[in-house]
Amino acid sequence: MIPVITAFERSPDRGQGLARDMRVRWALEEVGQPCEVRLVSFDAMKQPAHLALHPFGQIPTYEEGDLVLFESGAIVLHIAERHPGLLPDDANARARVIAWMFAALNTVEPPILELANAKLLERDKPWADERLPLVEDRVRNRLEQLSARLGDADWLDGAFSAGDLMMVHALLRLKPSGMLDEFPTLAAYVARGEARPAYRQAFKAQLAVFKAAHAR
Ligand SMILES: N[C@@H](CCC(=O)N[C@@H](CS)C(=O)NCC(=O)O)C(=O)O
Repeated sequence: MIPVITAFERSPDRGQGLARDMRVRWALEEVGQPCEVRLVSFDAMKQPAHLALHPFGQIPTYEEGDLVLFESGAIVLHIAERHPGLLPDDANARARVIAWMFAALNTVEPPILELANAKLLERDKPWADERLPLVEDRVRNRLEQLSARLGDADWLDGAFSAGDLMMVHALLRLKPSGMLDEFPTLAAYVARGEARPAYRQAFKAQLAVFKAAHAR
């Protein structure tokens, strides 16, 4: 059965691959599962038809027969559980990879999003200049810890996994800030993720939507 996912009709990320349908596209490419993509406008995302799929009116969603999922982490985990390639067979290794998925979403991504919000949405606030360095330090702290754990390894726990997919995508949002380059180990880790054929294919597909929307 071909799953259907939703993605932005017009992504606000200027074709950088940051919208979270990218994680789902990438996971599907890694396991060789084709999908259909239904594009939704910001307006449509807040209408009852989409809210029935996603309680918070966001993308991505994932439909496969009777199953409807939201939350990129849950969707990627579902894909990884149904297809070989993104989770190890050994039960303990599998649990550790799932822990890395949670770490990407719960521990590493939040300060990165906070930084993006501080730069994009809070710059005109009277307290913005005071707050920004604090937020940057919180990101740096996580990057230092992650970099120390990754060390010389290519991936977080053995072979490339769903944990790396989620972590690389969370880190990608930092690229324009230059902060990733302060941590060469992590910059190389992200570059390894981006170099994967499945990532490139997913990026190309998402970018094609962005280009088509902006050509109109
Ligand atoms: N935790 C959710 C976050 C989903 C999310 O923030 N989606 C963004 C696009 S990347 C969105 O739909 N933003 C529009 C909105 O919130 O109105 C996930 O990982 O799927």
